[in-house]
Amino acid sequence: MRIYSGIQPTGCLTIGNYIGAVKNWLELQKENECLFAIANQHAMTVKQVPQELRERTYSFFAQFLACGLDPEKSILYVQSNVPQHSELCWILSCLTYIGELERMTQFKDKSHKNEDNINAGLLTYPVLMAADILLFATDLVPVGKDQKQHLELARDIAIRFNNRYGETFVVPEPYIAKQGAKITSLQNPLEKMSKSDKDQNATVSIIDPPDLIMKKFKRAVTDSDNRIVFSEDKPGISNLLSIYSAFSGESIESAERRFEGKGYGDFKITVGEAVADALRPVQEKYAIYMADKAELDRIMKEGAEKASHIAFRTLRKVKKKIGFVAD
Ligand code: ATP
Ligand code: LTN
Repeated sequence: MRIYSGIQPTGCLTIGNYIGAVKNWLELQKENECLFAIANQHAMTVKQVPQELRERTYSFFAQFLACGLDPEKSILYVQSNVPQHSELCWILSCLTYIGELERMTQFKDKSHKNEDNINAGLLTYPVLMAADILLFATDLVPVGKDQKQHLELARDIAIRFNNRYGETFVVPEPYIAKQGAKITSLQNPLEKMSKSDKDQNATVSIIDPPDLIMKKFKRAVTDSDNRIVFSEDKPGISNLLSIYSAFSGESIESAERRFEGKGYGDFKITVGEAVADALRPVQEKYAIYMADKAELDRIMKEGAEKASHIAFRTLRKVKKKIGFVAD
């Protein structure tokens, strides 16, 4: 199967992104044809400092590699290096209704959070995402729960195009893992852990040093009844159990049994240690990649060339169907 997903280079890659996205990608790359992109054009919908955006793009790319995404098995690239994304985006935007875009939860959230910068890109963001996916005849899109609505729109756009111009696009399916689809903030367990959160204690980055990881888990907001069980009325503890399970490999049920009768303090330390231990090898590899920008450039270029090759063919087909003259 063809798999496609992306991450915006904003903030720092969090353990939420790792559990909700990257960890699933690692499994999928074993047996499928995968493309994973750094969605830097999507990141532009909120204000960026150019030099920081460039640095973060390298950093995210190095984190992809350090986590185990393998350029020999998957196509890893930076969105802006493949111009067909913007080209298809324009075409698809003429098949998308403003009403559909205004209904998107993320648009409403982000407009609310960036009242001084409600730009057109914030609204058309899902069209670019649809272009990303449809360019590569994607069957399956592994994302966290928050992206489900965008994916449904991508499906609607693909179906609309196919109905109007004849069978062209593969209609993609979402792939949302049951566990870990929504890791929440360590400071507000009712809200998604978001890599652009301004509160440093709310998120754990995959490149945070071990002592900082421990400190953040020790400060995690929980409740006061001291029972370590997974339940809807205990969002903080349930979140910590999900994180622990994702990093230790132990099931939530088994962890609940093991922590029975233990205090929250000990539990938080165990969760922090499991996360820090699992991330240690990732951080070592990250440092090696970051020390060799030329190698990162080489892998990025190779990925973009492979992606462009596929994208070019899709776009040629699309242009023919919609009545553009051959170039
Ligand atoms: P931002 O705060 O900049 O909006 P984000 O943390 O929401 O960023 P994205 O780049 O939007 O991250 O998402 C990258 C991938 O990680 C997506 O598949 C998304 O669904 C997933 N993801 C993001 N946050 C979480 C989370 N808290 N739990 C599980 N998956 C997540
Ligand atoms: N909008 C996504 C990132 C993203 C993406 C994609 C995910 C950009 N293009 C294509 C899947 C497929 C997000 O997670 N915020």
